[in-house]
Amino acid sequence: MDLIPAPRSVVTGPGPGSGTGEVRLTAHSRLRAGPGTEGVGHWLRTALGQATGLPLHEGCEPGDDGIRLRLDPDLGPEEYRLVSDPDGVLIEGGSAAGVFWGAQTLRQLLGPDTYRRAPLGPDRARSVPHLTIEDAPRFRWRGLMLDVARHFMPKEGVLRYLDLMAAHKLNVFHFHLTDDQGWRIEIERHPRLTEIGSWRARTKTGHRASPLWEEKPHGGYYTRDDIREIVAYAAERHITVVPEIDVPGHSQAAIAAYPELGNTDVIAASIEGGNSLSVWDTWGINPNVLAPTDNTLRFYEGVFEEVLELFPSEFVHIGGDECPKEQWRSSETAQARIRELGLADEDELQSWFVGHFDAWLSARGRRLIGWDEILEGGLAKGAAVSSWRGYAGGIAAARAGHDVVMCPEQQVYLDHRQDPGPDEPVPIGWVRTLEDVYRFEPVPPELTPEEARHVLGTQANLWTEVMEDHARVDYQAFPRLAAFAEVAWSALPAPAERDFTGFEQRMTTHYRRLDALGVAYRPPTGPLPWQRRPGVLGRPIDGPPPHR
Ligand code: TNX
Repeated sequence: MDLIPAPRSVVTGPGPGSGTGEVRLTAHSRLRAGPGTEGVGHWLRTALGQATGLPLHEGCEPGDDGIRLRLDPDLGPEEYRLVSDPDGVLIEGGSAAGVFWGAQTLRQLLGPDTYRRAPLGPDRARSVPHLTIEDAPRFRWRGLMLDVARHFMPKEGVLRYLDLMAAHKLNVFHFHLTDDQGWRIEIERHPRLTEIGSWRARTKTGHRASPLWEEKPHGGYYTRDDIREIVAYAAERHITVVPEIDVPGHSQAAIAAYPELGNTDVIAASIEGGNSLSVWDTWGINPNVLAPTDNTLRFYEGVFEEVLELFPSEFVHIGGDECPKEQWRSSETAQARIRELGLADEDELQSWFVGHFDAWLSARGRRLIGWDEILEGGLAKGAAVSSWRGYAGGIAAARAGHDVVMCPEQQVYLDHRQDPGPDEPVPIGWVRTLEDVYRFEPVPPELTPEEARHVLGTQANLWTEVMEDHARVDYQAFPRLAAFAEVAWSALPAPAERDFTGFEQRMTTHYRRLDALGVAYRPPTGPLPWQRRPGVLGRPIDGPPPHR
């Protein structure tokens, strides 16, 4: 069956009174979605209907080789049970989400062609062997972060990624919407954010040390209706979208649109021939950060008001990472603010800035999440941390009673190269192979069970500096995202005891599913000729990644 991610338990074989040993879907098979599972029924009918051409009419009586969906209040919220027996296929879940994950398992059981959008012919097998699967996720936060700021991914591609996430039982889409190189979400009250901030004149090809440029404009943004569609499409797939608006660093695109957001007293002196910045066209950590003024706070409160209207998620990500302090050190305005607030230094100014939005979001019933730098000045109670600079930030946060999402760059930054060989396209970071990701453990062993409860889950991050289109994103994400999904969902043993050989064997079937989905993954034998980028400079980091 080669299920990925692996379920908790599979008992195969005929159930009591079984006849043929399998449920065979035919033109007579029907689908009945019980109360509370109608949305899953609609999704399943559409997905299986496209791939098989079967109508799956509403209904289904035991014995007609159909599919029944139903809630079972005794199961946990994302837990499901899938039974295939002479009565047909029954999927029960503790909530619609559980039933949905069960439906994803059913799709895998029906074979790789179930991932296609049209039937290949009438005679293809569409059967599920008799079995019972019981399954539930290890973590409630099984995330993927996509950076659409460095390279824009048109809406269609985002919807496709939501489908790919659902197929892997991932349920949190962290949407990195703003950065130095682009502002990607329409904000009604500040139209220049997208008029000016959503495009740049040219783009560095390769890592920042590369001498190459792509001399053409790059840009794009999502309208408010695009965002509504993305959020609704995700919700139909039981995926929560967590938006990220990065402050106070990674903000040059916003400053290009509204120069007064920047530290104007120092920027003016540093820019040749004028005092305005443009949207950044290269990569790295940018010194142009937001000015700590009331105007900036009010401006971003306005941005977040619109963000809250569009995104219902409990968590809102405010970035908070990589905020160089030079401009604040030399800005008279920033220094006056430090004195006025009675702060010790620029680090405390950063934590004051984050604290402002922490309180602002809490007052509106939301919770702030930020990169682990936000821990540095002390955090308000409900805030959570994305631990990216290794495990240390996550350990400190969990010990201080904060919730944590584990996404250490040494382990699950999928922009990093997946092989040491010379053929990897634009190789950056440490080598993190499929096996490395499979052996990634989100919960650090030094946490007590009490502290470990603060680990909400884990997330893989896709930063797109060197991924200019969706084929490049696919290449970096897959197959490693499949291994990551198993880490996030399945109850795997300790890293050294994980059966990677068994996982690789299941991957042979999973590659057929990815083929059917049209995913441009990295083949196990290495990049195909057109997946290489000869002559484009990356930035490999030599030596093994520090484990923590
Ligand atoms: C660090 S992760 C960053 C990103 C880069 C990434 C490249 C984080 C919070 N900051 O801005 O894109 O490294 O791997």
